[in-house]
Amino acid sequence: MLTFFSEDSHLRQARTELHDGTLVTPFECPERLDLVLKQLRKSGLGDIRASDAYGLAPVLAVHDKAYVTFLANCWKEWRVTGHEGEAIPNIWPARTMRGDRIPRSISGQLGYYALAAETSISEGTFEAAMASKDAALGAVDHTLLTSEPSFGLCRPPGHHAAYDQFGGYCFFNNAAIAAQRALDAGKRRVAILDVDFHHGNGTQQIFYGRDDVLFISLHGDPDVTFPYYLGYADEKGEGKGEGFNVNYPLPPGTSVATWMTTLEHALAQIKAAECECLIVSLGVDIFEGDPISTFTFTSADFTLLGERLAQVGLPSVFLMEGGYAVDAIGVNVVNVLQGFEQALDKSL
Ligand code: OKP
Ligand code: ZN
Repeated sequence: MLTFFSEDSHLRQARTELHDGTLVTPFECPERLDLVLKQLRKSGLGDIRASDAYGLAPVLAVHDKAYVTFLANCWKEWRVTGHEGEAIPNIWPARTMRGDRIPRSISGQLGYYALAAETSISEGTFEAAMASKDAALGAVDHTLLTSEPSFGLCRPPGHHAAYDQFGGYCFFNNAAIAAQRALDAGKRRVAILDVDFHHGNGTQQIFYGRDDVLFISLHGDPDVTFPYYLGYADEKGEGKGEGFNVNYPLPPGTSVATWMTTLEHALAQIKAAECECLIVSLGVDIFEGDPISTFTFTSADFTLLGERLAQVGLPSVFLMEGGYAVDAIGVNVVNVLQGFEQALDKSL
């Protein structure tokens, strides 16, 4: 299986994350990339290719233009207006205020375009977000061309990024960008299966009214877990999108057996919807050792997950999302991809 990746994904080197009331070094760090790359090389899974630069057109197919312009200019504007630290919002158009007015001030814009405060914007953030979606596009293009599976080593992750909002370490929604690319290339319906511990609120929001993308997510129950305000089981899509959004919120400590049984329901729905391509939002923060999550996967369980996904029998694209147990991230990701490959070989 080929991996697509851009070195510029290293350019996000944020120093501050608001966590438990203090500023800490972000969990979503550049070392994550290096450890996945190291394990990919060691595993002999397949070549690692530098992805092409696709520019902004595929981003603007799913994101708001003014939002993208904000991301492109934010860091510079923040600095020239005299701010010391990284750009972090501290006020939002909350329910009792106006949401129809985008302020001129960068502080006002930050709150308008942010959905959470843990994620700073810093030097290189926009460039890394561009690199991340390029990895996703390289991967999906390869799979569209060959029907072979591929892996987009995306960083920063994407599934929390909505039409015009960033947060949860995400800026561009890589899975949504890739899904739109597959549709534009002629696929009639694409499934996005989100296995990250956190609900993919951004992906859900982007496709909520559409029937050409089936979004299915297994995640920690938002009643007790980030992102709290989306990801409940009663969110099923709207208009012609009704029935094409499926959430499986699961309690803290959910066993692998329960998780895998839930996956069976998800895969049956992907089959029933006659999807022509599978995009996996691959967060490995369902690992038992993850510092900010509460599921219980062992490294060996990730191999079983990969094997099961291969049996779906669709052209498949894996895109990196979360995973913060940095020492294990390489093994966990590679186990999914190798499990997938091995099961494919067996089925030939
Ligand atoms: C991004 B992805 C820890 C609380 C959670 C944000 C989590 C973002 C996860 N400080 N804050 O889905 O892995
Ligand atoms: Zn996550």
